[in-house]
Amino acid sequence: PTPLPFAAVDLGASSGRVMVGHVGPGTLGLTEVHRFPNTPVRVGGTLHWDVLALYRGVLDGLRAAGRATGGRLASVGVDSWAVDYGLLDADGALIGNPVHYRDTRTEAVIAKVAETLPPSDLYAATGLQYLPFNTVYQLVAAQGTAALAAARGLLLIPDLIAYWLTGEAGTELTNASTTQLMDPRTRDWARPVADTLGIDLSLFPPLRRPGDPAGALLPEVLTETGLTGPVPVTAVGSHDTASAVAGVPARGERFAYIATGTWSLAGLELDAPVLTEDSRRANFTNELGVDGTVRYLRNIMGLWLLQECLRDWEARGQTVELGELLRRAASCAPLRSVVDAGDPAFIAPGRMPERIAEACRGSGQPVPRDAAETTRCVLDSLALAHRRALMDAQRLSGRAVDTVHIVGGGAHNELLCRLTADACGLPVVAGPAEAAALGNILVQARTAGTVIGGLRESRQLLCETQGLRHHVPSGDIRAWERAEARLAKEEQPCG
Ligand code: ADP
Ligand code: LRH
Repeated sequence: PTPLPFAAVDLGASSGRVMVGHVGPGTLGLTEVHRFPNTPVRVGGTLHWDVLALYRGVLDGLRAAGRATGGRLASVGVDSWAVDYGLLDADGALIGNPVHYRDTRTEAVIAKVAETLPPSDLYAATGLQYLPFNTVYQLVAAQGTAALAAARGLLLIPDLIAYWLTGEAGTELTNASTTQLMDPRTRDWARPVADTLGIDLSLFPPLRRPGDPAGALLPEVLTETGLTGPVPVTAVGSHDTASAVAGVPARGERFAYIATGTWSLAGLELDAPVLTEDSRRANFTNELGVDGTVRYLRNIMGLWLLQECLRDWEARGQTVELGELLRRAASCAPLRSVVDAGDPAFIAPGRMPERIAEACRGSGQPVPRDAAETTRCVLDSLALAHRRALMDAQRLSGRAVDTVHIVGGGAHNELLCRLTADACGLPVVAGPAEAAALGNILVQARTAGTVIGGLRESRQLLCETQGLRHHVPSGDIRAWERAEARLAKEEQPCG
């Protein structure tokens, strides 16, 4: 049979993209039809997402998808970054611009939440790692605001985009699991947590699971994009990391993944959550994945550190080209200085080269002297954080791995992949860079009956069709152990 065309809308923190995947038996071809920047806007002292600009990018992308497929799509799926949301009024209109998770407004309520609900109880109920921007903190910070008082609905970002495309509201499960308002054992709302914190769960529309139907493109969207209806929209792993993990080309079960883009999400795919106190102290999260899986992982700052350095250098008039910078970084002395790439102190934007230099100075290490050395410091630090996360994940879950998969934009970064293989002492399989779009499309293709089976069969198809690069560990693992000792400080969960 002729392969069917599916469109993935994948909104990352650094860029949004619309990809078309042609899927058939033994076939999975992916084409990027549109990519657009995702540039936050600070206004009135608050950092926002420019959500209408993103929606315009989605419409432009669907129009481009239509041009690439003769106007016909078998289905569309939407995924994006986690935790953030838009509020809807009684007419279903968006109230204000969604706030960016890097905004600092939650700082004021972290201690208050911990007093109301001890961190160990919150973890036992939700299994979510402490991150200051978890939706739970955002909603407590919003208490008492006119916007929340007027709200009659709350949609997480991919659900908001899907609502605008279809007119139908739902809360997709994998992304709902990043709110810290879900119980990973029941895969349903953690009602006692919401009640204790005064959060109204009725704002969330009913839950949907990846693979569920989620409406069809509205007539106005068809007109705007030139697509021929009906075009169904399918719920996918709407958390981009859930789709990225579904897009990992793993053979068998003994694998770890690192989804590296703006963030590095490093961990394991499990059948059940790990809710122990040790796990909480190590700041591991139990996010929900497709097909009843648990994504047991730690958030690491990721290439955000490098993106922010580049933004800073460019603002100072320095021209820095990423490829050239990475080539120079590859020739720098290894592990000269490392920073804790898990430290939430790096979450906020601004002054990144200076903050990295301060962290090196503060821990008695040499300060990077130029852009290449700063880049090497970032990549060594990320590889070290990848190593720590994967060793901790294995210890805490009792699951051993023999292969590390790197997916996401960072899979293009050969130096990062090589350093990660060296630091972990494990072979690294790099690619696909667009795993989130592929995971998104594979879930749609399963609903359409184009791919038969579950994650195993989808991954088999990825192995057969995607170009992958292999990195064998080399070098001295003791150098990484010594660098780790330099950063011996324990992970610092809240409380
Ligand atoms: P997000 O989904 O969070 O927006 P991506 O997965 O698109 O992020 O990854 C973006 C990052 O990938 C960039 O910041 C960059 O560091 C890295 N990247 C993308 N393309 C390349 C490339 N050709 N070479 C090296 N790094 C790359
Ligand atoms: C990656 C990601 C990650 C979340 C963060 C907010 O894009 O979704 O999984 O923790 O953004």
